[in-house]
Amino acid sequence: MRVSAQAQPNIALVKYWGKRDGGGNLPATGSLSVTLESLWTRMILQSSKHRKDSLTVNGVSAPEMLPRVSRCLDSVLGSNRERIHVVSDSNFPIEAGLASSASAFSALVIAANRLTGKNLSFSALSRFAGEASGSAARSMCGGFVELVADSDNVHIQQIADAEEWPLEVIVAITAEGKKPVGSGEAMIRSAKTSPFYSSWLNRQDHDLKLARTSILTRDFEALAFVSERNCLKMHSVMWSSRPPIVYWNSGTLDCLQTVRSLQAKGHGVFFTIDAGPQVKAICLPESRQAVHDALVATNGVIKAIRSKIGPPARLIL
Ligand code: 2P0
Repeated sequence: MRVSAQAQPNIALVKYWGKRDGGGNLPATGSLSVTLESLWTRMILQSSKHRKDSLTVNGVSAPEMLPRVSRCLDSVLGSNRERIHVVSDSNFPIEAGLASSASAFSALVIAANRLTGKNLSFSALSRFAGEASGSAARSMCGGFVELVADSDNVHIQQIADAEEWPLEVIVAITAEGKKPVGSGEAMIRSAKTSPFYSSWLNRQDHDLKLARTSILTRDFEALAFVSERNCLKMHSVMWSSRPPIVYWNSGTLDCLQTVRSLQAKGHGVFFTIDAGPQVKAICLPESRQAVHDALVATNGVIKAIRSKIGPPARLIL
């Protein structure tokens, strides 16, 4: 039996940066993202006669990533399951701040559910994806997606789909290597050491409300304002952690200046940056070419990837 699924990474406009106390991998607050179209992870799951699961990532055996994948398979299928060979391929750099764990684990739960005919609900699968990687739950949906954090659980809801507000995203890659510290470890460090951490958490509901309203009213200026502010607040929490967590490089800063000069020329564009040095510029369709060309010409940019807003995690042939 062989099953394939594909999912796209998402980029957060209101960020997840902090886990809930009490173990597990529940986020401390809600978050809000857009799912990308042109970046993808494809997962092939195949029943195996071996005694252990196995994992190949982009053509190379990846035993160091296997425990997390096996745990996710256990959560979907139960621990008394057959062993599975997992093949994961992505068309973008992984572990580099481009949310590869979001596309990987959302595709994994969709494929695992099909492999054994479990037919679990969307909310159960989203929960399992989110337990494996907090941001993965958001890639279960396409378009503009909110992860709503209730007092005892989280759930996913789509705010608008890609057709309802067809914004575009240019991803400026400024380094392709693995990030210096993983997101999970970095979040825990921020919670323990940043003097700004509690005020960061306390203002998240406010930013979520602003972002949600700006999407529902298609207010690009308002979405730009809250997204840039939320991104800079998250990085302020990271920078004020001990030791500091600095994912940016000089290309990151140059990209921010490029976005500011595009804004000064009247283009509808704003930036966001995640746990890595890449800059994501979200723009109106009519500014796509100008934003792409300006970012490609920016010092430190290795390449710029264009994307529309994408679809949900799904089975593929
Ligand atoms: C986000 N990030 O909202 C934020 C912004 C990075 C910066 O979610 O520990 O790989 O697996 O739950 O989902 C990246 O963290 O973290 C992330 P875990 P994940 O997209």
